[in-house]
Parts: sequence; C-alpha cells; structure tokens
Amino acid sequence: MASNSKNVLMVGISIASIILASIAITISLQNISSTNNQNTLQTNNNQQHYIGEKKEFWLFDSNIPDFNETKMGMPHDVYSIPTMNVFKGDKVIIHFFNIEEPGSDDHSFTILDKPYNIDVVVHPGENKTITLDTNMTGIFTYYCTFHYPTMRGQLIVQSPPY
Ligand SMILES: [Cu+2]
Repeated sequence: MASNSKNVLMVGISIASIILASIAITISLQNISSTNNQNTLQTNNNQQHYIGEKKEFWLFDSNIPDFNETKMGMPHDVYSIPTMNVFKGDKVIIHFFNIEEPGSDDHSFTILDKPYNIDVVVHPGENKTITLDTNMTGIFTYYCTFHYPTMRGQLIVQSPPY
C-alpha cells in the first residue's frame, strides 16, 4: 500500500508540473504576441504621420549681368536661390556663402517674419550655416539688409503631404 500511494503522489506531482509548465509557456507566448502588436501599431503610426526631414540648401550671392545700378537705382545683387520649398516639421539647414572678392560687399540672410528672428551677416569669402525648425506654415521673406529690394527670396513652408 505504501509504494502504491508513493506512485500516486509521483503521478500527481508530474501532472501538476506539466500543467504549470503549460501555463507558463502560454503566458510567455501571450506576452510575445502583444509586444509584436505594439511594434506593428507604432510602425503604422510612423507611416501615417509626416515626421519631418532634413532639407539642406547651399545659398550664394549672385548678380544680374549687365545691370547698371546707377541707372536702375537699385543693386544688381540677388540670391542664387529665390524660393525654398519645405514642409512644416522639416529641419532647414542653409549653407550661406559670400563669394565676393576680398574687400567687396557684405551680405546678410535676414528673416524678421514671425516666428523667426534671424540676421546673419557674411563677409566676402566667408560662409555661415543657418538652421531653422519649421513649426509654422506660411511664406517667409528672406532678404539681404545691404541689397534690398533686389536681394531677397521666399521660404515657403507648406502643410505636410500626409
Ligand atoms: Cu547682399
């Protein structure tokens, strides 16, 4: 009788172990699948919403050839890029070069339209990098304080495509 009840006890323990192991496996599988679901949802969200891009521009001073400044009563200077098109949320990086000969004119990159307050002056032969976050749609005028009104352009910030 003693060995019989030992056997029953052993069988009972074995069955209990198997049940516990199955429960543990089931729980861990559920955790894995719920984690996968969360990842999938996050990926879908990222695909649905425009998160902004880095937009780089290389901007130079330039001039209109054969332009008589005295006769026209305005400077011959212009920017190499008259319009920059970006989306709201983009990080705009402008590499601004003054390519004049030494001793020649300074140029500025100036935006005073809100929310911007930028006034960067670059001397002949120098360059500066201007970084701006576009968190507002609109048309923002950039201009050179030394060569207004000819030296100006527009930063056009549009709503994201999706
Ligand atoms: Cu200028």
